[in-house]
Amino acid sequence: MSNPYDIVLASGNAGKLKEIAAILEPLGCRLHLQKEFFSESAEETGLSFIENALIKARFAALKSGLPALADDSGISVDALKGAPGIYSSRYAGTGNDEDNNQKLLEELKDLRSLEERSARYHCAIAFVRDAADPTPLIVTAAWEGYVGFRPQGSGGFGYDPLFIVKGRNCTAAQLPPQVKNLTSHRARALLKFEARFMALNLGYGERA
Ligand code: ITT
Repeated sequence: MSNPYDIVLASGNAGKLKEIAAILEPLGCRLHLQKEFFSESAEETGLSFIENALIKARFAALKSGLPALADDSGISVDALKGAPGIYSSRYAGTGNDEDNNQKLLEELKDLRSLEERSARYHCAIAFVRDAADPTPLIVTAAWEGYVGFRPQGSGGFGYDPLFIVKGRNCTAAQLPPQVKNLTSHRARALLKFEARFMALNLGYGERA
């Protein structure tokens, strides 16, 4: 059986990987990148963040032989009936963050007040001990905000330059990384994950 403290992070998104590692590293897990084991991507055929996170986690566990953790996330805009949602990374069809942001600005160009541009990031985290794990650990969280009128800031990734954080007068891309990693959808989901992971009693903490 593989060592339960070795976890493969089932993501090819550099921005996500940086954030997940920053939050999980203090847990003492030995984190591996999926590219150490395989280069293919799982087919994200689910209709929800949870389904896609689970598909990616199972695929990575199958390919690596290790426990795997996946993140499926995206931005849902109320005025667009929740779009782009699970299709956030593929919204403009090019896989390019700037193109996605431009398309979102274009779709919302007639909405002149921030209130009409309400949105939230969603994050689903799935953890499986092996590819056939019948009791995967799944947590979700959201982060409320608005789609701004122009990109601002250079931190984060994806839609962060457009995402104005509710209660703060700035975009997610203008937040210091430590602040995003304490407050974001991913941070909140991973906090829940941490508590549930500890409760799995995988022998965490017994290793030197
Ligand atoms: P993996 O499946 O390999 O993890 P991906 O980028 O394809 O990478 P998703 O299908 O979960 O992952 O799509 C997530 C997209 O949602 C991401 O590409 C961004 O466009 C957006 N997104 C999610 N979290 C974000 C965040 O914290 N900041 C900015 N954009 C985010």
